[in-house]
Amino acid sequence: MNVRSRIGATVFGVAALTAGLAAPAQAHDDHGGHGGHGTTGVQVAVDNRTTIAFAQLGSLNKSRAHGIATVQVRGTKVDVRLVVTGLLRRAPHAMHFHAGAKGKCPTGRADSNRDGVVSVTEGHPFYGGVVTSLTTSGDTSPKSALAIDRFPTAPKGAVVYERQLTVSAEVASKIRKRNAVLVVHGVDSNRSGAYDGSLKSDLDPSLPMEATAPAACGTINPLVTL
Ligand SMILES: [Cu+2]
Repeated sequence: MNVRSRIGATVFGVAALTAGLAAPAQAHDDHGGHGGHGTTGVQVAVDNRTTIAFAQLGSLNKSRAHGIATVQVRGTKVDVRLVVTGLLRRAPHAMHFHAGAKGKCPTGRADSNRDGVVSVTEGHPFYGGVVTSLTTSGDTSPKSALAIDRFPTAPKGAVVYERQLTVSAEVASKIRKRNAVLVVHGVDSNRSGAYDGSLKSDLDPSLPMEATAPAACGTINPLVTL
């Protein structure tokens, strides 16, 4: 066990103790998460400490995309700062927190139907379902997972994103427990300069697979809780 995981075990031990003391009225359930993929519906008490976390995003589906993010959680407020480069230019890139599975990114071996692409669904056993949509405006719940008009469009192949979101206590808890994963979608597998190709998206058959397939992925690693 390394130093970070030992610190993590201590912090989560305290969280487990204090969770039982908070009144249920403190739990917010008006934002995101509940009823969506990767949630259990169990009431989780709000933890008002600040957790600072980061994610290093590596490429998936041979996308050449990579980046870095910082995620700061206080109560149910989450400040996200994200830079990703190497994305398909001038195309919308859906971005989410996924959670509720292993807190990991899939490898190429997750392509269980061997069509050459790790689809969003094939990644679910690793990163879980969408719990938060990193939209540029408006709703950030899983309902906006494919709100393609409210995601960044990477004019130069880069997304620079900064937003404060409100999440459910459950989602905040999953971030603190290293169960959440940041996923940026949209690849150009055939290097055509657009989302196209014969494969259809597993999420919405009216879209090409390229539009929704994961391009970059990173576990959100809590560094410190203050
Ligand atoms: Cu996603």
